[in-house]
Amino acid sequence: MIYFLSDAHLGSLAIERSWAHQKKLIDLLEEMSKDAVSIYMMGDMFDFWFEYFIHDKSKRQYSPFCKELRKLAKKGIHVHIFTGNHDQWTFGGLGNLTGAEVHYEPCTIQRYGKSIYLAHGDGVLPSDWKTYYPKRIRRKIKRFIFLKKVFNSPFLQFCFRCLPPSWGNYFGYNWAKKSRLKEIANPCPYKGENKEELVLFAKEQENQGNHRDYYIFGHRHIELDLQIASGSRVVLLGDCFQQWTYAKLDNHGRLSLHNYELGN
Ligand SMILES: [Mn+2]
Repeated sequence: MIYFLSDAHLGSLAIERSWAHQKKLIDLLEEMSKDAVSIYMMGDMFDFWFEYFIHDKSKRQYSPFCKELRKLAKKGIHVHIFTGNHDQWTFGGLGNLTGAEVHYEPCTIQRYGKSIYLAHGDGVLPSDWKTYYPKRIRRKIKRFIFLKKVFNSPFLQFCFRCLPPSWGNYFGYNWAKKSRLKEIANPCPYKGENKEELVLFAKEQENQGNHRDYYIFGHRHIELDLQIASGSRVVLLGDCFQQWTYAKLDNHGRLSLHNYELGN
């Protein structure tokens, strides 16, 4: 079996019992480890992850999770971590701590006869978004792309790495908390087949002849399993923050969504 999960947002200041949250995630991974060949964590597993030049003691709060990942790797399970828009600032430390393979870019894998496109999902857009969307949405997308550029700037990253970790973390965790609370108060539901960026992206890929059987994304915190015209399926994983959903690919190449809390 291959498992896919995302968006645990560990360490979020928006939840009260962050230790219980981490424990539940570890329990879920333990459950998966019974028959897993690989486990793909599709981004934003941490609410804020940044590696500074100075040792960051606060990372200790994630020791149980990191230890669990090392345990899985020891068992022979391939553990993959994709970076998301909350935890993209790893410069090798996360891989060392967890023993996981860290992916900074989307990729396509072949497993059990299926081709699968994998990405966190932030900034994944159809190429014609500038003409396709109305002005209001275009403005939102532009703002997001601008921020992404700022966050990815090597110069700014270097400056931020020089900060004392407690300063950087204060800023980072509170920014993340604000966005999490905003999303909880005002969730953005599925926009429909003709508006949801990730679905439009998948459709465009298919139209261009880049066929994949499955497109799997995190980021949106909604659950979706949609078949598009080419027969491909677009799967949005939900999250391991409030919904506790994940996807499973069995040895016959069948993909299904599950809910850990409901036990199905
Ligand atoms: Mn995200």
